[in-house]
Amino acid sequence: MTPILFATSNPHKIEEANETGKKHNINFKQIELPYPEIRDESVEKVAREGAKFVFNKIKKPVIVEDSGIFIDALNNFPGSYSAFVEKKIGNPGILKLLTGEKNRGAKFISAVGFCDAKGIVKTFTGTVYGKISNEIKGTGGFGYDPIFIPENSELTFAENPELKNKISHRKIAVEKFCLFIM
Ligand code: ITT
Repeated sequence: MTPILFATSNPHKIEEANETGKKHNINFKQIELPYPEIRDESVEKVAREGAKFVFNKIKKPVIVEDSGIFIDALNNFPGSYSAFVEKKIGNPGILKLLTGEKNRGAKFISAVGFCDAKGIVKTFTGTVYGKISNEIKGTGGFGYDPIFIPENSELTFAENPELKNKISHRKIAVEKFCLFIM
């Protein structure tokens, strides 16, 4: 199958998508075409609008992915603003916001937006539940991986990237897309 174009500035997203895609003989190819991210709390809406925008530029089928971490005790902050918050305060800032907080529940959500050759958009979502660790741990992955411990694990995603690739929000969303496109 010809590679699926994936518009993103984040090479980790491509690596993870290809890890999932290879089981289905689907390959994702990165294109770096910046697109405006609408301001909305729904990653699904951000992905939908992003896919339309990129399709209108390149006139070829394309996917984009919008994702984020949603922290229970912070009323789902930073959510769809995760990239901005990571740049501004990073993992140390998130741990600081949760100082003394007993409820450390959190989830990652991924939304893949796919725009087909006719300009029709579909979205595919994935969620992984877990909690925020007390310390930054591990060197694998990216972003919030060193502070996210998935359910039924004691290690962060950054300490256990193999597990991440099996159960992550991105794996779930990309897998749904692969099953749709096959
Ligand atoms: P593109 O928009 O160019 O695809 P990006 O990295 O800016 O790349 P997003 O706008 O979707 O991606 O922002 C997602 C942010 O959420 C990302 O920067 C991380 O901070 C965080 N994030 C998303 N998925 C993650 C994951 O699997 N592990 C750790 N952090 C993640």
